[in-house]
Amino acid sequence: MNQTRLILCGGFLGAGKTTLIWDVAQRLIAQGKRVGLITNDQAPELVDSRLLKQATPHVAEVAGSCFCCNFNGFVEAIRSLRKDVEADVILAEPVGSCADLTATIVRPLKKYYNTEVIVSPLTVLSDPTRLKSILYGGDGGLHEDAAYIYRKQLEESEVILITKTDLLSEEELEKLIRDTQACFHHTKVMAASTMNGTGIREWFKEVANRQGEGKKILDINYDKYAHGEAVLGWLNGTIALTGQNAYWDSLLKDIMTGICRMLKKEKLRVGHIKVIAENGEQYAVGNITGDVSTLQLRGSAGRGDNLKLIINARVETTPEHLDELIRDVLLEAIDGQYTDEVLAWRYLQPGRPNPTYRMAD
Ligand SMILES: Nc1nc2c(ncn2[C@@H]2O[C@H](COP(=O)(O)OP(=O)(O)O)[C@@H](O)[C@H]2O)c(=O)[nH]1
Ligand SMILES: [Mg+2]
Repeated sequence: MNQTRLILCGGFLGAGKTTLIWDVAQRLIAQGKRVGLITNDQAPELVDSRLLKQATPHVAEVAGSCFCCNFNGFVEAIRSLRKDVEADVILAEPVGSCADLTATIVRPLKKYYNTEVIVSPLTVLSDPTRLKSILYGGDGGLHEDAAYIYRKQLEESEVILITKTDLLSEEELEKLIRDTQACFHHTKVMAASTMNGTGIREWFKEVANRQGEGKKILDINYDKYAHGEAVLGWLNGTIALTGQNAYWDSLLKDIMTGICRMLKKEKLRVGHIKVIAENGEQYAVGNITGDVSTLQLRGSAGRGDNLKLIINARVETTPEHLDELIRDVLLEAIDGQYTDEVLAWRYLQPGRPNPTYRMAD
């Protein structure tokens, strides 16, 4: 079969990677293209995989390790999508706290797998609020070592895609593009919004017709990188809830506002917290990608007797504390109104990145 076009959509937690991939997948499928998607996380039970499966069933998950540390798992995922779907295009989302992708992913793919994939220029998505802070000397609302990862991601990108442009005025956006370009001279800076659809077609045209050069090898301190990842506690949980003709959107709202109250009280910095409430085909999603003002609720899980709730939280605290805090919020929201069964529950601190390959010469 022909080579598959592989588009890596990197960028920090909450930047908008999954939403963009979902949007682009829908557009490509409507044009009759065969599309495969790959998600990635340090643990199974991913909200992103559930969400993307709403766009296409062809979603492969590399869980338990990032693409770079489980390069063979990543290649297996690519191969399975080529075999099962004969994918023309694969869109892949690496873990949001992952960096050094050129040396650990792009180069090994170009060297060993170029008969199977054409790798597009590495795109790094960037949330405008965090980006502004980082550009002008701030910490992006992150621990300094997590902010270090953020900067390194931007530094190695071949395309920076500023996301969520619907949140900015025209003048603000123009200035942000100008200032980003001034900081990263050798990178193409683009901007898009999945909310209003602007910029997506232009970005896709840019990356789908070029090959990544794989030349920007980072000078990166792995101790700082490892610490930047380790400051975040990681929790993935799945719970089945039962009620009587319950209004699930109101429960999701209670959970998300409970999480916001807890974050304020504990003064915790957030990488990303996302919760999906699934009632058969109907679903609603809650997201927090920074301070509590970033809370977004989308979709509707409607009414029903059964709900599946998946929670993915990456918050700057120990995983044990995160576990306690999330449990408390859930208990308060559920408060004897529903019966619950925990189907999966994992909390962890990401280990030191140890890439399968690092081709830096
Ligand atoms: N306003 C706005 N919000 C967006 C846009 N794209 C994504 N988001 C929101 O940003 C949050 C994080 O998005 P997600 O795709 O999960 O980010 P990821 O962690 O990078 O995969 C969600 O609440 C999305 O609804 C956008 O273009 N505009
Ligand atoms: Mg995602």
